[in-house]
Amino acid sequence: MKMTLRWYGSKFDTVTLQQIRQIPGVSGVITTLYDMPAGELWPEDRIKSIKAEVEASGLKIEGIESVNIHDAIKIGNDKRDKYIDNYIKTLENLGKHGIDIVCYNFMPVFDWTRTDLAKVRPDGSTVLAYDQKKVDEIDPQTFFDQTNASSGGFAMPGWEPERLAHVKELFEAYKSVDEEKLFNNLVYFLKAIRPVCEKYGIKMAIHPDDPAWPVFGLPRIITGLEKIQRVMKAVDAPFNGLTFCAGSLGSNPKNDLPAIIRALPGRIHFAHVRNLHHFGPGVFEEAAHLSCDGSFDLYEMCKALYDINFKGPIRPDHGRMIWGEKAMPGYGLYDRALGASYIEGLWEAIEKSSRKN
Ligand code: DNO
Repeated sequence: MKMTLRWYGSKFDTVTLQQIRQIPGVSGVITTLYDMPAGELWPEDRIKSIKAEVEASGLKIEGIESVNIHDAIKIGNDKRDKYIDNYIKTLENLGKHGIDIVCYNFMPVFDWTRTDLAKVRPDGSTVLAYDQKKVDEIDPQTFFDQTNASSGGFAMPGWEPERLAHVKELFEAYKSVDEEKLFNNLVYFLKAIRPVCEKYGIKMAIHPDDPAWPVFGLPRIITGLEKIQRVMKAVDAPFNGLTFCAGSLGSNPKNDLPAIIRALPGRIHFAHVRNLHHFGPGVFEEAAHLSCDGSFDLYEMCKALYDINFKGPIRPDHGRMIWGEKAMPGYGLYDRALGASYIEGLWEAIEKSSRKN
């Protein structure tokens, strides 16, 4: 495996490439052109310049997270071919520069959903957290019809007033999209990008839905092993793979994380390794990476990745905010650096004990 850190680019990230380089064992970053709206073609010169910037710091771009998918593709409307064409050209531009792992998601309207971005823990650290009750209290329709965009003082990230009109339209457009249609639209997209991926050796790594069940009545299709396998079989080629994301799949305690890994050899292209602490159905917070701090067994997770001969990038995922750091929620330096070192320690132990056996 290659240990990496997610980096949003020097304009947006509070963490610098120099800091990332000083984390032992981290050889690369997972990055993106953060200001590029979903659906737009990524210009080659922007790709070249971010690559040069990363390499000048002694690191490597190990993958992109994410090239976002325009909602027209997920909805499957008459504009989808135009956006798929842009996506193909973006992949071509990435492929020409040797970037060969692309993470994306197929979640309607929103990306990941959390109900608290800074829940205070007893030790004073803050974490992202989720409580299904809070989500259930929101009726998106009533929410949108309120002029001051507030719902009992609670608003979801991404529901800022300036985005609201757009979000309302999207909810309308998704009314005709059920799980089956969304699945078929994903397959249509994958078939269309297959030739460019195979030409440049690009591995597409779909990110699971987070949380791993439908929210706000919107369909979700990457929620567990069976559904992931259905997508893998529908376009049965190595380019079509998964981002194994422990936090997303693990939001549903019924998902057996090591078993999911072991069931998908050759199809996991990228891994987000971390922990969650479950308090009850639909209520969890993002713990520190260590097994002892949350509900998952990180040793078993790493062991499963090792056993399937996983060679791709791993990144620690959302960290707690500790030591007074101010950063994008989940994406500070300190706790993710601790997470990276912990995963590296597990990996070294697994590797050495497997060699002896
Ligand atoms: C959250 C991330 C997601 C992920 C996208 C991939 O922190 O795991 O935003 O990057 O879903 O497209």
